[in-house]
Amino acid sequence: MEKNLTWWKNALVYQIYPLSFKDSNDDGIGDIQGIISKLEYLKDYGVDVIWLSPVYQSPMDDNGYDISNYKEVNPLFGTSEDLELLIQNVHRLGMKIIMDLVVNHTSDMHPWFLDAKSNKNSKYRDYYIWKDKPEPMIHSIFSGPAWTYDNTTNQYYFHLFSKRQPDLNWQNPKLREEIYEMINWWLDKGIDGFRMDVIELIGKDIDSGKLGDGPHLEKYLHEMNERCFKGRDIMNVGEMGGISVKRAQELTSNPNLGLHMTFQFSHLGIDEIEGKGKWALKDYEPIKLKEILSNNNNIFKNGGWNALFLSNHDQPRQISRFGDEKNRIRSGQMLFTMLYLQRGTPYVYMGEEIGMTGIKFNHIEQYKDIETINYYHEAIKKGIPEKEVMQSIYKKGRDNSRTPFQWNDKKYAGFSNHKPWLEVNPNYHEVNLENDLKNPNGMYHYTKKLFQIRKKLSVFVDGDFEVLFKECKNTFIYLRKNTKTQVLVITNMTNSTITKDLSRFKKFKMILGNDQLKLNEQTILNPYHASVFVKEEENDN
Ligand code: TEU
Ligand code: CA
Repeated sequence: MEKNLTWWKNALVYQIYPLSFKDSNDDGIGDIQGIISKLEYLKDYGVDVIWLSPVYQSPMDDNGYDISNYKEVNPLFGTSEDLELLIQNVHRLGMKIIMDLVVNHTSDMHPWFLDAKSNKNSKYRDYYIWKDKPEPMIHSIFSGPAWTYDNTTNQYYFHLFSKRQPDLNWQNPKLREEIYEMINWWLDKGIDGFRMDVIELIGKDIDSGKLGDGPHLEKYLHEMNERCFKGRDIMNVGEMGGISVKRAQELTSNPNLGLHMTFQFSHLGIDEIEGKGKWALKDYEPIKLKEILSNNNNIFKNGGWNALFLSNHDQPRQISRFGDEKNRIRSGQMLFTMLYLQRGTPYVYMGEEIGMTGIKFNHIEQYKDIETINYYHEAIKKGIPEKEVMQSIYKKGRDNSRTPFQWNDKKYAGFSNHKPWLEVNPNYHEVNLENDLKNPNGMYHYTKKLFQIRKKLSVFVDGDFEVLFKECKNTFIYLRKNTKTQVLVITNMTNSTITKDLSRFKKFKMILGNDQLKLNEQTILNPYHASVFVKEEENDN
């Protein structure tokens, strides 16, 4: 794996949200020592790369995506020594680690911003974006206007996220140099790359209203690559929620931009009313997901690379959203099978491998996420009935995926001996790792095997991708094919029993599945069926 320059195409990435993975010192907050104590678990599952969400110094207005010091570790999570130990141990086990790079904005407690807002002549003033008038009017992604008045200097500063996350002014070359220096400092410590938070936004041009994929994006990425990434064997994944898949393909196929793959949001709007934002709910239709994902596979056919994901710390749990909590394990297995054998690098968000699901807390006070809380108050003020507001939060709130990892059925799910910062999902008596491990047909064993298969066959990296029964609303069945191997992936994304003629694949051999299946003229696919069949050309003659 090491000698191959595109090792990351074949890697399994596992995302850790540090607040909620494992608490080592019983203060109710996940931490770095907690992660270290679970590395063997990750290795055993088949993880190649850990993506660590932010552990930097932060007032935690947005759970660490508001950074007040890029080089210091947040004492909530441990010390710099703990982090070095983590990096060492990850490497000792033959894994890699990428960290979050959050450089569209800082915290309002970052010394740059504190100085910048202290007076107009501050040498850091121009590290941020200031205007006399809040124009053009832009809405913050976390509710309210994106301009906040600062009464010390009588100007407005710009923030696309919370008002405690002022946007950096990327058009300032001095700022850019400081960021590059920081990036190199981390890479020299031995980390293996970055997950680049909202990286498309650094190219924005506010006056012309071009925020995502702005006019300066390629210039800055190119410069960053020259200064930081070039010549290093690392992987970078750019979060780019607002660009088209075609554009993502273009950007990742340009080797001079240092962007190895991107997170695309193309499939994340399918359960919202178009143009109305994430809280305006619409029923999920499996065929929409199938169409979008199929299209992505086709776009990345000609170079560039994609990241495969359904959930992360910003998205609801995938079983609750695209599966079926009443058929938790089967639908969970179906989602893994459907997604992770497509073209792209698989990203598993912590807890998905044991089939964790979302939460429905009764009171808004039980929620901790700033986006959720801001939305709640804005919606109530607008007169939306509370019941309706809570329905949206149940479906889409970010705390759904941020509850503590469920290790076992002891108090607080084995995450801690102290009341956690966010309540444990009450279903932890049933849904937990210890339980799941005991079930040979559970999530863990099934999905572990899936990734072993994925890693063994190069067809998943270099093979064609062809959807069968394109019009079918229930199934997602596809063929991966190169000169050596053909793999047939069969999934039923719904609760209905479906019959399909799969007789042309009679010679294929089943290597994984949540039911036994015979491929013939009338193959019966039970609700949430998932299976994988293979045909090796050489063995056939
Ligand atoms: O998320 C960027 C992003 O686009 C989110 O605003 C996303 O649309 C939203 O969470 C959906 O509800 C990144 C981080 O992943 C997120 O946790 C941060 O809050 C955000 O950037 C600001 O740094
Ligand atoms: Ca702790």
